[in-house]
Amino acid sequence: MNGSVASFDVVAGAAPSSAVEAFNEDGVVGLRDSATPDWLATVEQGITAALSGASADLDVVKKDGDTGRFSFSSQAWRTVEPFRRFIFESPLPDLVWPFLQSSTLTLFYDFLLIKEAGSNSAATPWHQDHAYYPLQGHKVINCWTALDPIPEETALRFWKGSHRPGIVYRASNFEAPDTDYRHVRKERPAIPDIDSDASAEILVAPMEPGDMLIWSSRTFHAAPGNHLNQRRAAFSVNWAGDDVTYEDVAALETYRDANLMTGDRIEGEKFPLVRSA
Ligand SMILES: O=C(O)CCC(=O)C(=O)O
Repeated sequence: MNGSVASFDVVAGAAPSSAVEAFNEDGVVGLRDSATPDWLATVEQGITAALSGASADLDVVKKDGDTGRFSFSSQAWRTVEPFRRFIFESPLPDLVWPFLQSSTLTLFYDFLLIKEAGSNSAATPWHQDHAYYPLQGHKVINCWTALDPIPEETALRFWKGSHRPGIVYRASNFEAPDTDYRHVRKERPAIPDIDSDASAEILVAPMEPGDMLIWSSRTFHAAPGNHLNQRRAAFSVNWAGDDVTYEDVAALETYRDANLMTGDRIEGEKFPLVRSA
């Protein structure tokens, strides 16, 4: 590890311009206490509902030898009312919009991720979120709020500045990193061996509940499994900006909209426009 992700305080509901500069430079930035305890409690209500059947798209995985499960769910805002409130009614959209540097702010999808205590094998290999998306354009960000303390041992890692060349590499297959992802695009370059590259600066991001990370969909990141004796949960919201258009290629249903064609703007019922200047 070469350092920590730069972190900033939220003042009067806004991030300082230095946070946007750090995001542009590093491809990732931290905002401390971005969500109040009340809004975190709302997200927790959403988690309870999602895990009790309200999310149509919930995966629960328990790997051999692990004592804890790894659960994740996408696009749950459509059926989980507390998630919908957090996304549309909390200060979140106004806080993150400046990071897109866009005249519009469009909800792409939400993602719940829970690594229970002892989900040792639930490691996340190096990847760029954009590799999975049927999207063209650069203005796509992941805004990832921690619900639990996440110490360095289980924290996300980022390859500093890896968004800047703009290249999208192949998607990694999370379930079996040595095999091809089901929608792999072979025309893209293979993911480099980041761990063996001494010139790749790696930033780690320990967090407290309510802290948020914002990263570009082109920034490489990875995370270990959770070998600790405490839950490691996060709720992330992925947003798209005004340079983003649809690309009609094979991808997970979460990211696709059958009504769209290549070149279309993505705003609509599935990906709602949330702010516009
Ligand atoms: O926390 C993790 O294990 C991975 C999170 C991540 O890669 C993501 O949300 O895109």
